[in-house]
Amino acid sequence: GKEKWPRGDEKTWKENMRALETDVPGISRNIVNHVQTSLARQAYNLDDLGAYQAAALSVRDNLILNWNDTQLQYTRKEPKRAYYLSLEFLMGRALDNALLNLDLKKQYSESTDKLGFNMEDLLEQERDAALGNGGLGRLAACYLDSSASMELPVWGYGLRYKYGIFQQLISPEGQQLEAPDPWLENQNPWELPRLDVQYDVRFYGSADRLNDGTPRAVWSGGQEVVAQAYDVMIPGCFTKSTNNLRLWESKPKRGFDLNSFNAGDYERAVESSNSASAITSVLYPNDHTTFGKELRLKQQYFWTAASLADMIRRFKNIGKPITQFPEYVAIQLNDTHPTMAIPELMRILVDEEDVPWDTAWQITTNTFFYTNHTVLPEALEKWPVPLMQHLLPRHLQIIYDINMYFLQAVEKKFPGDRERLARMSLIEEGFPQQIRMAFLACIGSRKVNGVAELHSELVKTTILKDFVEFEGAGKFSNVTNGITPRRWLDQCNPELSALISKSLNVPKQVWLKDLFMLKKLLPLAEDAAFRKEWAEIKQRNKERLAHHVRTTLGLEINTNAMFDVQIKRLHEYKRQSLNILGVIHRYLTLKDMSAEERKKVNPRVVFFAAKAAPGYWIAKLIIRLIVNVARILNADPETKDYLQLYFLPDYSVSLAEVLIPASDISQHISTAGTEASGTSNMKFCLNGGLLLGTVDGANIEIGEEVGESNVFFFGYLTPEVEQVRYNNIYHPRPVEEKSPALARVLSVVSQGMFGDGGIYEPFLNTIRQGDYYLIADDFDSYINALKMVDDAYLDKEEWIKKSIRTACTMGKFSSDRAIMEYAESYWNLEPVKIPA
Ligand code: OAK
Repeated sequence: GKEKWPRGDEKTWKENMRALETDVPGISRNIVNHVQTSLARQAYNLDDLGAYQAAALSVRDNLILNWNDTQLQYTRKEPKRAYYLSLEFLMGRALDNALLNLDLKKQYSESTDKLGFNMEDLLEQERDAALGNGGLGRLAACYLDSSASMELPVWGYGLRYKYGIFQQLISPEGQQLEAPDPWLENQNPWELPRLDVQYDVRFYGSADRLNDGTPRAVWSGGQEVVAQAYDVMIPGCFTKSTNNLRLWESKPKRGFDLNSFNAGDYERAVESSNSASAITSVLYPNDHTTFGKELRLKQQYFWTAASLADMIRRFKNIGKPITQFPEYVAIQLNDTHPTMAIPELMRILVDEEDVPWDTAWQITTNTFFYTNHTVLPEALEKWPVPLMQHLLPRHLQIIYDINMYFLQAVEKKFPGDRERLARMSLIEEGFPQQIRMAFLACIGSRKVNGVAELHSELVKTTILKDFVEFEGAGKFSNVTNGITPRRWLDQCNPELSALISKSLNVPKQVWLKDLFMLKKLLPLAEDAAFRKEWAEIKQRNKERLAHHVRTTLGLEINTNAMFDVQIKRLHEYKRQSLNILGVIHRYLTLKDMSAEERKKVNPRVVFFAAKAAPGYWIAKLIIRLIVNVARILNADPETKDYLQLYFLPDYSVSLAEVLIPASDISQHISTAGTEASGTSNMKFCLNGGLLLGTVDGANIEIGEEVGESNVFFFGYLTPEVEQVRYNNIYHPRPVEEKSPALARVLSVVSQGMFGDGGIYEPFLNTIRQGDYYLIADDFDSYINALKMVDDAYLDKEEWIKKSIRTACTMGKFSSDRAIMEYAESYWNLEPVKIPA
């Protein structure tokens, strides 16, 4: 329709509206402008950091213009929108990604060259936005990239932690130490504070039911905190579409508490301001464990309440009745962390919008979608009832009411089955009683999914079995995870990307958004010239990694060796332990050999990088072992040419971008049935690294795509694990019997070959007793798989063929495919074209 010009002289406005700066002179003008005004610096006192900031601000200008056009289009067209609620977004650096997605890489390096700066150096100035722990947070980041690239109206909602995941230091003894990550210290050019977007969020107080024949209640008193929005622009790849990641910061409602201030209690006044700011001060560094801390529940509620208030305000602007909410809004819950959004939406509908309970429940259950990311029992969130009662009294009432109606329905379907009722209740009996968040997320959602085929089956047959029986299997399905090929191929491996474009004879603008096209390169595995180029790129990526390690750690790496990489959070279920024990076994085998025999051995360099949760001491002990084994091995003149070992500290997205393209083989060796999907497995394979893994998570689907002859699988299978565990407890066999090779390894560790053997006993005992993760049971099978890898590597040409076949069959694992599955089968979203 024809819109009236809102204010002032239309011509003056329009003449002065800026357009994108996309040519080199325009870019240079914009950068210099930012140097002069935004930074108040000049050519003669500009360093790399300043130049990075100015370049980033100039890129941001372009992003904002695209963002404005995109959001205007969303407002005009009123499409259904999806919101991705995640407590973690592990974004990494933004500049290189923005330049790629805007297709301005060339122009920017030309411009910075002219201004006397090298783009590569400027990129290194940026700190990672590390607002996540691992897989779940990085997946959220990949999904934002794909949503924008697929032109879908999707926003992310999260928290703006002042401190991201801790920085990891390793003491000389091999102890992990944690330091804060003050990532906002140098200012963050990628965020936009929205001073006009603020909501009050209440905690504590009391909830009084009206008892007027409605389900309404009034929640009052307690303490209010302000949620302040910061927006991060998410550019789509080769499209104008630019979405939003809205992060909330907590602030005190008034600078300080006037009452205490007037009473002369200045300290208390400041304290109350501190307690408000504390909510978003730090990311919890635990992965796959829950601690039931009040501050964590505060984070969860603060974030879901602010996000829902924002969505409802936006929905109300289009003037539709509230019953149509699910036709305009889909909310994806990234694990159970945002589950409080379910009772919060019920509260808003029932208490504030005066919607009848059943209607409110229908709106709610048509709006939410729940993704489960783990079946490990220690990761399943439960909140103590007394804590909920204290912090969120009205929500506890609502949860009780949801539970009451739910159990009535279960009782109706399975009359008299009291055990079933106890199993399915949202409230777990015990001291204290606890609220089972996965059950609440499940019954409050339209659909529930796991993140790989096997994992989705396990969700249905283990943790949510009763719910499948009650609600029918149709509600439960699978969306296999994916990764963005922009960051995880083009950005981290530009040479391979260029070779692919050249060989496909198609610009990357096309195949990076249609990754199945890589299949067309399969025949080139038989082309010797292509193989040579392929192998040379891998070699240069190995040298790039060696250079990185030399300049950052001062270590010299043998780039003629096979690079064997395991990088992920340190967790017993991921079994870095199996890997390090295998390394020790290899070392002992080398020591047994004569010098002549050794010369026939394939040199190997093993890399680890992993953070352990600060309170997870067995995990920290495993790091300590790795570091101390490395110290001995790398100094042993007999073996160091054949086996080197490195623990690279402070694993991050940016470090992954250097490690992944350099890998010949990577390890994904979780006990079968424990790794929901894994996503780095996909990244390594897309970069032509081969996969050594267990039959678990997405490894299985990778094997299907690549063909079993191109991957190395080992170990017990998921259906066997339960029985093996049972036997380990009730019919234990000594390690000597299960694996003499492992018994020898354990004994040299405990005898002190790697320093003070005694300190490793608690770790060694986890294997000797119970062996929950099947280390001893899988060890021989693992060693055998490593031998197959060695043998395969001897035939270099065949290895390169495997590498090509692996990379070129990764089409399925693009996060574009995954996000389209969510958009089509879950959210019912249509792409929105943004006019030029
Ligand atoms: C973290 C905290 C609680 C629950 C799950 C996680 C998590 O990171 N899970 C991981 O999610 C990834 C993305 O779906 C999967 O690839 C990993 O297998 C899974 O462990």
